[in-house]
Amino acid sequence: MKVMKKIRNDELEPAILDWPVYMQRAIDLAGNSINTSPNPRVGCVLVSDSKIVGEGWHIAAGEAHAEVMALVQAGARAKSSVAFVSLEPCSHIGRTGPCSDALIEANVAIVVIASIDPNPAVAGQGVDKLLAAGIEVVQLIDFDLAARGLNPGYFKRREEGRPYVRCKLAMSLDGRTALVNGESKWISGPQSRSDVQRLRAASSAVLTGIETVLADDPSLNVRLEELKLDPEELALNQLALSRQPLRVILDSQFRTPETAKILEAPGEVKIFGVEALDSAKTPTANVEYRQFEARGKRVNLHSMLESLASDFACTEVLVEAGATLSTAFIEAGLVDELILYIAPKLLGSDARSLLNITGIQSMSDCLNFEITDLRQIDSDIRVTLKPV
Ligand code: AOF
Ligand code: ZN
Repeated sequence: MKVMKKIRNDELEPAILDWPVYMQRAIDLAGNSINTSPNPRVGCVLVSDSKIVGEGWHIAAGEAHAEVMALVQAGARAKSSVAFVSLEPCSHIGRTGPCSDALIEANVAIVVIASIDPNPAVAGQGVDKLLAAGIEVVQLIDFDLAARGLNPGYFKRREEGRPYVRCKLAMSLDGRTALVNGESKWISGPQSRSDVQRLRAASSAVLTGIETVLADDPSLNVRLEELKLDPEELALNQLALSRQPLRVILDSQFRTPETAKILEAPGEVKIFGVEALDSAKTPTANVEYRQFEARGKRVNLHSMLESLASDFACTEVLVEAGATLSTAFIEAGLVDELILYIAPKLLGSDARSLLNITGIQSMSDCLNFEITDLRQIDSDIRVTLKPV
């Protein structure tokens, strides 16, 4: 049996120099979907005689896989085509049939992939099925990073058993989040808040702490009217946006009031505490209470994230919490990405600080980040950072 070839873009022969263009198109198509949780975002392009004859992407979990959508569009033109897929075609029967079989039945000539599927039910077996059927399989390894970048949470959950954690914070120019009396409304502008809606919409779960619930009574839901998608994007994502991300409250002593807005349907809510469950309120159709392993007096964040990955299939998690809980996540090294909105205001040194990190004595102790994105959002600035 042949093996899969791995090729860099600078190794492509003249006849296939256009392959990166089609692979980029497959990756762009994958990005059409805001949220496919717990599945990965995947795109597929079928090319015959230098023409695209079919395109597809995975719209939402439970829906057709990218390859199937592209094959349906191409019909008979799929025969002898080259299939570009951002992820290895699946080999298992899940909610849909195996895509590798569908590609074999359609008689495609070559399958070009960007990344291997880390799902143990697939993990190379999709490639092997194609090879066994006599189809040439090539990985364009220069696209591996971009394909993984489409699905940071999917890969992290499969490879490390934990979701990808984004921590969102908003502050003034002088690094303050609220006045001393706690007033924090409207630090960042409406467009930044709409941007946060997008972060929520992309997440499997939005997580906060009991102090934020008690102080601000947030809903932490996705609101279409604030999301401000253009009509095309809205149409493409109708299904995913009809589902609310899971809302998670870390609430050691189960103090969440039954009237808290965050508990309102639609959408599931999990309240994780450490006290015995009989101190929790009665669960309702959408609210579940769980007792967790404690670390000190609080929920052990490591095992809580592992549980979000294994019990609730969470891939991308957004932490929207106050200084204490955000600090705990950062200090535990559990934040993969920090998203910081900076409003051009000075709140003064009586106001509350962004975080409560203490004990840093020398520059060698400070926490370092690299900027991965920087942009102006209306009158605010958004900085995206990764810990280094
Ligand atoms: C593909 N193409 O577009 C996607 C794939 O339960 P299911 O049927 O939705 O399958 C989900 C699994 O299929 C997911 O964990 C991943 O291994 C693969 N996703 N594969 O060939 C696609 N979305
Ligand atoms: Zn599939």
